Amino acid sequence: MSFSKILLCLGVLLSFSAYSQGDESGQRLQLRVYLEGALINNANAVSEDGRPLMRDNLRVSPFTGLNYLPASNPYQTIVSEVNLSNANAHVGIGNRSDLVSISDPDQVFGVFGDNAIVDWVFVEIRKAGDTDNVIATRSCLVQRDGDVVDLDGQSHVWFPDLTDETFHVAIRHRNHLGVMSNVVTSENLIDFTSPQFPVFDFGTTRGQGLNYQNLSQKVHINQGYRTLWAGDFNADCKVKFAMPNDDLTIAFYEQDFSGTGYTPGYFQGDFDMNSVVTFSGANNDSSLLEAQAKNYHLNPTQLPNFDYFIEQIPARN
Ligand SMILES: [Ca+2]
Ligand SMILES: [Ca+2]
Ligand SMILES: [Ca+2]
Repeated sequence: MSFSKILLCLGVLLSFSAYSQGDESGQRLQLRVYLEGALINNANAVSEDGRPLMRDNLRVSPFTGLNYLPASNPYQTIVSEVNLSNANAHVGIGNRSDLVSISDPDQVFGVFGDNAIVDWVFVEIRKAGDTDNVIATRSCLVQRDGDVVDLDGQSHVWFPDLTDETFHVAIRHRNHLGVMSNVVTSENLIDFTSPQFPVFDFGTTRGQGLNYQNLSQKVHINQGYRTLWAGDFNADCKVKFAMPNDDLTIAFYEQDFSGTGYTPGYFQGDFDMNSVVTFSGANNDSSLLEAQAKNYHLNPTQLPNFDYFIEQIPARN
């Protein structure tokens, strides 16, 4: 082979490797979030760097030893009679088949420790300064230490059709209230667990004499970390204990009627995400919901049917 042909081959090889390594479209975002339910009574478990760890009981149930996490995105499905797609419609190519199904669930759900998978979450990207406008979505996974990851269980979340470099990020979970950031840039860690991280709130704009400032997330008992509010069993973006249109009814129908006292599985009424729905006994899911609803800061008289404990994300246009 002549010297010029060798150079040509090298050039082709170099350009091919550059293409295969660097030509991914869109952007990857580094996100963190805590789900309150999965931190309740977590035995003060902490990660190697001292952060609270959520329980991963849906991945390995302490009651049955089984995995209840679905291998495909639950946010366009009906989970225990609750249609999750009402609040979590995909925009753009977020619904593409390779972006909604885990290709190797045994591998992804086989990881234990800090990076074990807790559940699926739903992420929306909204136009900077135009918060009603959803421009990209992904369903993805959250690890015990709060890292939100892609469907390989470890990579930052890929948004193939995202070209904007500044935007709002909203993150939702199927039985928690979601939250939306102020404008962020794609290079930075988007950390909803940090008390310093600025998030959107409705302030006094909802009327009723209510001020929603600083109530977009719950302050966790452990070192002031922020979590999503647990208890939205019927996924209507509101936490409500007593009828009508309440969350307790969901847990009521999911409870065990055969005598064991708990129902194992992937259920909306599992407040503490311990892989079972319980209606009586210690730390049962219905009493956790009741305490949540009655102790909300804007409900000082502890009304059981308080109707204004809401998710603070603007409605989509
Ligand atoms: Ca991690
Ligand atoms: Ca609700
Ligand atoms: Ca439970």
